[in-house]
Amino acid sequence: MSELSVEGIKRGLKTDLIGQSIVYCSSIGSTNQALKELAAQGAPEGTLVVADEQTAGRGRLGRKWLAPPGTSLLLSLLFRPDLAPNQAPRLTMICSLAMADAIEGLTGLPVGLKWPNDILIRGKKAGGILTESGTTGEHLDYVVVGMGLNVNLDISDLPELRDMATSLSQELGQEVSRLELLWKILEGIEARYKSLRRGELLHEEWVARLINLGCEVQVATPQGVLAGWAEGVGTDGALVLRTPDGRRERILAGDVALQSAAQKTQPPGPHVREAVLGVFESSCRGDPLRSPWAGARPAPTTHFECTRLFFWSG
Ligand code: BT5
Repeated sequence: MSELSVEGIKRGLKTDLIGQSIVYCSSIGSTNQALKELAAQGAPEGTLVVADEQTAGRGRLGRKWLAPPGTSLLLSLLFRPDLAPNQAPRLTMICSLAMADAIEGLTGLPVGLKWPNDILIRGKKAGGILTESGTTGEHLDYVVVGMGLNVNLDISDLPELRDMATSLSQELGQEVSRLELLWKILEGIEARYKSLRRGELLHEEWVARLINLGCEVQVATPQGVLAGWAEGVGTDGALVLRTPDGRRERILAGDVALQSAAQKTQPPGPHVREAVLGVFESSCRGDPLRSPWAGARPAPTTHFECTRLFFWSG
């Protein structure tokens, strides 16, 4: 039996918002997709969807997230923050910081973050975050943050990722409790979310964790590839890129490749032009599932379990 059950998660979770409603599925298409559908039906802030297996796990931009059953943490959290839509990346920020802290605290492994959403251990990807939001006009209805973390994963089971991915057990030489990690991650997220709600930006903590600042990088954005120096990150989570001709670009979504990892050079050029290039991935689609929250005020501590298929009953 999986260590990840609603009862098991509840037993040791010291939060009062995050994870107070839990949906556990042994197998599901995508925890993000399921939670977006629940969000559209009024699921409460802090709702957690967690699974042992995803049959259609998603990365950003239509990419796949791979995880053999029972090896990983695969979870999504629902936020209903009082933020503008373009500030939603702050949720990615707090979740990745909490993941990094939890991993380091429990395993002692060194964790770096690669803008915008990668969890790295010794230069290899151990986890990733997919943040999706639902908006009405200029109003952010909800943000779903999906987190995938390779915990007890033998990377040789995913040969296509062998050169770029790793797992906690691979790096540590022993298995790690997914349940304990989950508790620590959720507690770390709650603490930071409360800080965010008090107006704290956590910008310094984020900057300190990012491995690609000060480096020469190439950033693939929806508008094309930009090269330059990763000069900093804004409080909204945007990457500030200084191009070789001295312009300063603000990028909200993209993929970063380091051109030379150890390089920390000063970029040339005095003048600055700001441009928001990225558009935050945003969607609110899908056939509504019948959920316990549909059409009613949600109960603050509702817990559901389901088995192979994502299926709601009353
Ligand atoms: C991400 O996308 O890194 C976001 C991954 C988010 C996954 C979670 S799991 C729970 C929740 N529900 C979902 O459906 N998704 C979220 P991106 O930056 O686009 O990276 C995707 C790329 O990472 C893939 O194209 C692969 O190259 C690589 N990849 C896939 N599976 C991986 C794994 N297990 N470990 C490391 N790299 C992986």
